[in-house]
Amino acid sequence: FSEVHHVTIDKLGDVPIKRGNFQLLPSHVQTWLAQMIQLCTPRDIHICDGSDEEGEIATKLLVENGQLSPLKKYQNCYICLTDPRDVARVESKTFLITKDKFQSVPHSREGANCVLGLWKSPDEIKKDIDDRFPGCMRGRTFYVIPYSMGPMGSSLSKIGVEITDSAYVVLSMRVMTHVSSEIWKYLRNGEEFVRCLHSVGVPLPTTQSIVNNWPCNPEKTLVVHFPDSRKVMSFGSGYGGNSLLGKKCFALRIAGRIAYDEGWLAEHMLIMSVTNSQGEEKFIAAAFPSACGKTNLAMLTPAIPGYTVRCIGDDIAWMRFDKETGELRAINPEAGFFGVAPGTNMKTNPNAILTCLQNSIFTNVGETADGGFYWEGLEEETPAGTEITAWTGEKYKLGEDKTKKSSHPNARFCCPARQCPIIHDKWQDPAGLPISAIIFGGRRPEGVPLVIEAFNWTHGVFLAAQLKSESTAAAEHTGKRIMHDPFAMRPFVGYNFGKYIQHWLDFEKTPNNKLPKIFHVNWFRVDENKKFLWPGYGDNIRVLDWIIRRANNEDVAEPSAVGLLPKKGSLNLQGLNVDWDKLMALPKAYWVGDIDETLQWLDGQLGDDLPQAIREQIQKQKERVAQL
Ligand code: GTP
Ligand code: SPV
Ligand code: MN
Repeated sequence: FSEVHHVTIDKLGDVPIKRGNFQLLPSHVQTWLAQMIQLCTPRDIHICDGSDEEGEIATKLLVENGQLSPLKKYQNCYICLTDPRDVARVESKTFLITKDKFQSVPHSREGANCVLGLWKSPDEIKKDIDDRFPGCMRGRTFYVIPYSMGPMGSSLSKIGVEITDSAYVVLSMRVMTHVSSEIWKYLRNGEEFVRCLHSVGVPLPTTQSIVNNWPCNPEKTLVVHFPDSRKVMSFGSGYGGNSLLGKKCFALRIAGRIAYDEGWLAEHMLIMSVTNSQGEEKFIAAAFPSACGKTNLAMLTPAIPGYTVRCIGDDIAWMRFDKETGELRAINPEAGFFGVAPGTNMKTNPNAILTCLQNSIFTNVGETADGGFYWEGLEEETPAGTEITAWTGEKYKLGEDKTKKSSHPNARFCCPARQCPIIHDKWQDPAGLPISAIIFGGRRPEGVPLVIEAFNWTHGVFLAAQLKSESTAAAEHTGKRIMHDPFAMRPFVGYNFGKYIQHWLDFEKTPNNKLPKIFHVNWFRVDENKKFLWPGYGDNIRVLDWIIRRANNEDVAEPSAVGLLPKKGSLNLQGLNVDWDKLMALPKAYWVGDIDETLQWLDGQLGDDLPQAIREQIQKQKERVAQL
């Protein structure tokens, strides 16, 4: 911010450029930026270059204006507290805009309230946009962030440019994506990019009271996607999933639509590898709904000897079947982890803790008196009596009052993936890594066994389509309700969900495709005292071991009404005290009710867009569970 160039370019009016050189940008980028500057009327412009210096400048600014406070126990780590009204994704204010409604959402039956995406017409959304964006950046800096989703220059990667008036977004995007002025090179011949516009929605000066120095506009929050023109507009929220537009908005909703058009997949999945004691390595992708265990599985520390786990990604996978080899190759389009903090500790996920001891941002967590982070789950690693400052500002002594909470349940750490002690050497391999198994799962306290293998690809797609999970704090849903979340993509799908399911089914039609086996797991089944029946975390390696043996076609599975289950004794339970029969039981009443409810829900949500193959799967399952 040292020097302010007053470059008056026709396109810019007289908005000064604080940093960067507008004239060096590709002309189609210039044209778009000029339009957005006219719309948002910012005070000045900063074109980001991704340099370390830029990170230092943005950090300093945020510390000075009270948005970040340094955690002196670590290097270059900061706490950020938000306005308590802006702590999670807002699914009810997230829309898909297409001329044809049914390109975005399925033909839900009358009376069924569609939850697989919200649609608005271009005319309707124009009113909402006109009511929000004109002048929205008055008095603020217009940051331009050029970034790559996926390794720089990989043919599987995609480019985006995000405009934002939030330095917190700049700093977070630098962690979560590949920000660099190199990007302009890739756009020099007018190449396409995803246009992202974000504003906190509080032009200055303002009469609104700003809580925690966190400007936001919860009454007017709106996250809008234009899948046809590959655009995103987000207003009023600074929270990750609403403001780091490369993540859910681009890498899942917009990329999902591009993937549909181009024949690949953009999924809410971690990518990991497991190597056994013979040195055989297998890559696995797994989809669980938000706050249901992707980060933890991706960085797992095996509880039994003989296995090495490596992490490639913890939230999003872009995957395509290789035309020549038929392998399903996956890349992680992100560069950082934006993970759930509560529950993370040196026992459950040491690799996550070790990843975020430097260069990280902690949002809505507590702080210890000696300048460390604190959240629920760190009790055993923090001396009793330690003074904690909660995210609410309240101070208390650890252990004195068990009702005190230090952190918001959706508090997050934001840290560079390269710092992960078990990051895979090839996590940036431009060719992607070959997936041998795909896992789906959710929080199912009742009825659902630890692991199920699909009979075949179509049955696997059905297992994914019927996915359900208890709601979590990652979005605005309150209470622990069991909600349908097909493919763990309910909040993230960018087009008609019926077409999405059909897209998955269709991969079977290409004979050359090596279809990975599909599995369903449940770490969250409880006993009559609501205690988890399965220890989870590092012990999940036991299930991965079984899954890999199945990927190698070992004879360790047997059919049941809901899929293939481990033969008794085939899962390594050495040293564990678990009630296998309870963990694997298939209560008839539960499953009979479940399949009826699933049919009713899928039929209500998707109507005639529900693929016939899924209806057939439901019918078959109905017949099988009747025999239980
Ligand atoms: P998003 O970032 O929201 O997409 O979530 P995620 O799927 O990456 O979830 P994450 O791994 O952060 O886990 C969320 C919560 O689930 C944390 O509080 C974890 O401690 C808890 N959790 C993760 N794995 C397990 C497990 O195997 N067993 C149990 N009981 N809890 C788990
Ligand atoms: C999720 O909610 O699934 C997340 C966090 O991974 S966010 O990026 O905020 O959506
Ligand atoms: Mn997620």
